[in-house]
This record gives sequence, structure tokens and C-alpha cells, in this order.
Amino acid sequence: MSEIIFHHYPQSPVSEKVRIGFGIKTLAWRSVHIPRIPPKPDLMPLTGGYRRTPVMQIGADIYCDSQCILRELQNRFPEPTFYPGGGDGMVWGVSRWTDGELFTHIIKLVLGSNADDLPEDFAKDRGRLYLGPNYDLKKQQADLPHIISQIRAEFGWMDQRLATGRRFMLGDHPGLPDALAYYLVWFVRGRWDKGPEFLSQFEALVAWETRVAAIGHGQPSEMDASEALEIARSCEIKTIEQTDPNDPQSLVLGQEVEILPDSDGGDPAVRGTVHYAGRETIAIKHTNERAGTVCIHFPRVGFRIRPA
Ligand SMILES: N[C@@H](CCC(=O)N[C@@H](CS)C(=O)NCC(=O)O)C(=O)O
Repeated sequence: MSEIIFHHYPQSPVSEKVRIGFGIKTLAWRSVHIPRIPPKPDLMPLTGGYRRTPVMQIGADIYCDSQCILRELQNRFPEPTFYPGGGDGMVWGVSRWTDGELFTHIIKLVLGSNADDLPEDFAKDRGRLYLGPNYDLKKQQADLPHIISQIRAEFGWMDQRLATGRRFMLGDHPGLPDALAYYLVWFVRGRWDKGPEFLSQFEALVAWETRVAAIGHGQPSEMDASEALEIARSCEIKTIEQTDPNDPQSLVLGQEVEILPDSDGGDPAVRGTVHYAGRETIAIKHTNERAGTVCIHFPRVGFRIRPA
């Protein structure tokens, strides 16, 4: 099997979620660092224009969005499982809260508390991506007490769960909920000047944070972006061609579609032809000069598929 290639940058919280996932499964992976803001000239050919971080590549198969990446890791490397102690199914529901409302609160906290110091191009990019076309970081700054009140209650739920004596969210063994919660605590600690002081009120959560950090990131080793592109070009797509007769959108093989996150972030749509459509994932074939023909995978939940 081709190696796991992970396109990310060290400061990316969503990437930290996946890096902990590699740690839980003790995987070796190749690390390609990408720019923090577009243009991302060596990534976009692989993703057909998808600009978010992180992205995983295995040969000519490209996995966009951490939900899709983590699901693929569980499929390919079932043990140790992301669902210890019977967390199957439920953990994905939990991820819609951690990556949805809770992530949004923390983004508002980080953007609002750093409003005076962010480089202009970064503020413009992230303001539009997360807060919409009429974003106003000063307004976020003024709203910080409200936002902190939300996060305090939400982190309190996690602390409450761990205060029962569980070593990890699902019991004795780490699983997906630990990665889902950890990256947000990591983000708050590292990118809000009052983060460490704020977190100190959650005793059980802080003790758990140390245990999750000790899991580590598996075994990364660096790779050049040009080598990753060469691998995509020289590999065959390994995903089978398949659609579902009960597909609610009646997707069929070879159909031209475009896919984009189902949120108002100004994300570009990715175009290609349907190669695989299942209940949880869609994969499209996309061709360009630099990457050759690649198969780009997205989750169904949180993404919109439109006929092109
Ligand atoms: N739903 C996506 C969210 C990804 C996301 O928003 N990532 C941030 C970085 S942590 C991002 O893309 N920032 C803009 C960028 O890197 O260009 C996922 O789970 O992968």
C-alpha cells in the first residue's frame, strides 16, 4: 500500500486532531507542509481547488476534511479502534458538535482576542472563511465575554465526564472523542493569551490533556510537495467505482458534479465526475496537468453536491 501523506501546517488545530488520530493508531506517515493561506499551488492540483487544511493523500486518492480522513484511517487500520468501549456511530455525532458549534465558538474566541495583532491578510482570509462576508473582528472582540461563557459551559461538560475517573473519554483506551476534544483544548491553550489560566479551572480536563499529549503523533517524516505530486501522477486510483441505487440525490457513475462545504465560507467548488457515492462519502475523479487523474473524497455530511 502507498504511504500516508498528510498535507498540513504545524499551527493548524484541525490537523492536530488528525495527528493525534495517527498517534492513537501508531501510524507512520509522511508530512508535507502547506501554506497557511491561499494560494496553495502544490496542494490545489491534488484537491481540485479545495483550500482547507488538512488533506490526506494515499497514492492517487485524496481525502478532504478531517471527518473523511479519520473515517478512512478507521477503515484501513481498524485496530486500535477509534471506537473503544462501544463508541461506534455515536462518536461521529459528537464530532458534529465539537467541529460545529464548539469549534465556531473557539474560532470566535481566537479571532476576537487576537483582533489587534493578526496580520491583515490572515485576518481577512479567516474572517471571511469563518464569519461570513460581513465579518467584523472588533465586534467579535466586544462579544468575548459571551463567547467565553459558552466555552466555559462546554468545556465543563468534558471536565465533568473525565471527573468520574475515566482516563479517556470512552474509558481506559483513547478513541476518536479524545482527538475531537483535544485539538480544541490545544487551540485554546496555544492561541489565547489567557488560555492556560482559563483552562486551570478544569482539573480533570487538564490531567486528561497531559495523557492525550503523551499519545503523540505516530511516526511522521518529512516529504517535499513535489514528491507528493509525483506520487499522485504515478499511482492508479485504488477506490472502487460504485454508486448506491438508493442515493437520495440519484448520483450515477460519471456524472459531472461540483462539491463544496455547506457553509458560507467563500470556498471554491471542486468539479469532477462521480467515481464513488456512498452513505457517508462521495469521491470524484478530477484531472489536471500537475496531479494527473486523482480521486478526491469528501464527507457527505457538511458538504453540498450539485450537478455541474
Ligand atoms: N471541516 C474541516 C475544517 C477545516 C478547517 O477549517 N481547517 C482550517 C485550519 S485548522 C483551515 O482550513 N483554515 C484555512 C486554511 O488552512 O487555508 C475539517 O474538518 O477538515
